Order: sequence, then C-alpha cells, then structure tokens
Amino acid sequence: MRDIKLVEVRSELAAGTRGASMGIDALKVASLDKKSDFFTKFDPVNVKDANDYLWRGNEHPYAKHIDGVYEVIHNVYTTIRDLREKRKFPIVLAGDHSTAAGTIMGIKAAHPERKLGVIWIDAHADLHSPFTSPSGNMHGMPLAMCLGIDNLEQKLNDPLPGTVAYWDKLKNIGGEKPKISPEDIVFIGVRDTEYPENYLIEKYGITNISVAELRTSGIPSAASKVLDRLKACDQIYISFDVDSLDTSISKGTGTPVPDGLTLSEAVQLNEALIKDKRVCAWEIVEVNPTLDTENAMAENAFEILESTTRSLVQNF
Ligand code: 5AB
Ligand code: MN
Ligand code: MN
Ligand code: MN
Repeated sequence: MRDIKLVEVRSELAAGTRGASMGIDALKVASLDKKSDFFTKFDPVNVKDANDYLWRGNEHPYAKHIDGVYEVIHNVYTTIRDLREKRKFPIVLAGDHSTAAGTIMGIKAAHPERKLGVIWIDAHADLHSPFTSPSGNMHGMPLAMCLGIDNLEQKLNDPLPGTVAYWDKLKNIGGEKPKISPEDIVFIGVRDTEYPENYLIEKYGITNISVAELRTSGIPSAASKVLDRLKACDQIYISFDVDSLDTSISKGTGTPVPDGLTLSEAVQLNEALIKDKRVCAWEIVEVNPTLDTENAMAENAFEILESTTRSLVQNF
C-alpha cells in the first residue's frame, strides 16, 4: 500500500500573473461542489510560502523575487526529503511551478543512490535560467535548477551579481551535484518554447511526446513509450502543469497555450503513468482561479487529481 501524504504549497512568487496561490483552495472548493470526500481522506502538510516578497519590490529583473523563491524551494525540499525518508508518497498541490525544483531536490536527497526520472507534462519546457529567461519569471526555470545548467551559450540577459549568487545557491540546494540528467527527462505536450530552450532540447536530445503523437499512438502506447524511455531510472517523479491542457479548458492558468490535451486524455495519461511502481511522487500546479470563470480550471484539475490518486490507490 502507498502511504500518501498531501503537500500544499501556496506559492505564487515565481509566476508572472498573480493569483496562483489560491489554486489549492480553488481545488478544495471544486471538491466540495463535486461532493467528493478527497480532502477528508488525506491529512495535508502545509509548506510555508514567501508571497509577502511580492510587496517588497523587485531587485532581480531576470529572476524575479529569487530571494523569496529560494526560501520556498528550500522549504519544499526539506518537506519532501523528510516525507520520502519516511517512505511516504507525496501528492503535491502547488501554485507556481518553480517549487517543482524543491520536490525534485527532496526526492533526490532522500535517496541519492537512486537514478531519478522526471515526466514533465506541460506546454512549456521550463528550462530557462536568469541568463536566458524572456520574462524573469522563475516558474520557467525549475528544470534548469535541477540540471544545474545556466545555458550561457544562449545568453540573452546580464543578471546582477546578487541574482547570480542566489541562482548558484538555488542550484546547490540538497547538494552540489545535478539532481537529474537530461536523458532522464521526458516531456509530454511541450509546444511553446524559446530558442535557448530549443537549443538544450536538441543538445541533450530530450524526448517530447507531442499532443499529436499521443493522439496517433493512443494513450496506453504513449505511456509505455515514456516509461520505457526511463527504463534506466529507479524512481520517477511526475509533474503536471495544468497549462498542458487545451485552452478550451485551461483559461484559469497564467500561461495558457492552444492545442493541448483534452481532459479525458490528461485523466487517462496520468492514470496510466502512475501505475508504474517506480513513481514516487506526483504533482499538479498552476491553477489560478482569478483568471477563471466559475472555477472551471480547478474543477477539471480536481478531476485529474482525484482520478490519478484513485489509480494509485487501486494499484498498490
Ligand atoms: B510554466 C516562458 N517560457 O519563461 C517564460 O507555466 C513561459 O511553469 C514560462 O510552464 C511558463 O516566461 C512557466 C515564456
Ligand atoms: Mn510549468
Ligand atoms: Mn507551462
Ligand atoms: Mn504553467
């Protein structure tokens, strides 16, 4: 049996649009509307956010609020490390996607000898660094933090020395070595990238299963392909950014992108992936009810959360 622990991270510091910190509560409202007992079944742990940095001005244009983002990622890292040491299975509900770096760092620190694979279901590759980011929004940077890369070959920005010092500290949370290798990342649904990210995807040959490919091959075969691609890994983390969904059902998120997954595809995909026994944590991020009408995004995201958890519980 899996010992599930819900982890709530109400951070929105690293998103470009305000409101993602309310995503978790929007999911809870959706659960009530659907008369689900989901939130009564699991006793959640709350990770301390640093959203008050939003009112302190921004001294780091190429990595906005990196001082606060560092604090939150560190808090997530210690929480996830401790849970994994106790063999818990974290289901993480988070605001902005930067905190996924803390999840990865925590998983790795608990079992440094285990090769960690990452399934990143997202419209974006989140491979930027302060040297390449077009926005300075750090929710576009978590995978670069975990890979420990700056991508100076594609440098666009000159971050201040203070920013670079924080960035180096961030990459070293949980130990100086990279937490993951590029060959152990599989993207699903990535369709909105910038050229510094494309450079890395090509350089490292990172696999992306496009929405079209997923449709042609069917979900079961796409899921097996992803898992097979990670056959060298001993443990796997799945990160689900709701902007992987199509804009017809993903208006309530900061950076919606057309031509994404349907709700039923996302449900089937996550249900299939989580059945692999190596999966050790699952995360859903970036619901922003302030951009939405009638809580539609959270209702769809809640369906994915509930069905994925059910698939996990039924299989173990
Ligand atoms: B998300 C963009 N690449 O860096 C940037 O939502 C978007 O966590 C990042 O995937 C989106 O600002 C980050 C243009
Ligand atoms: Mn993302
Ligand atoms: Mn995204
Ligand atoms: Mn997003």
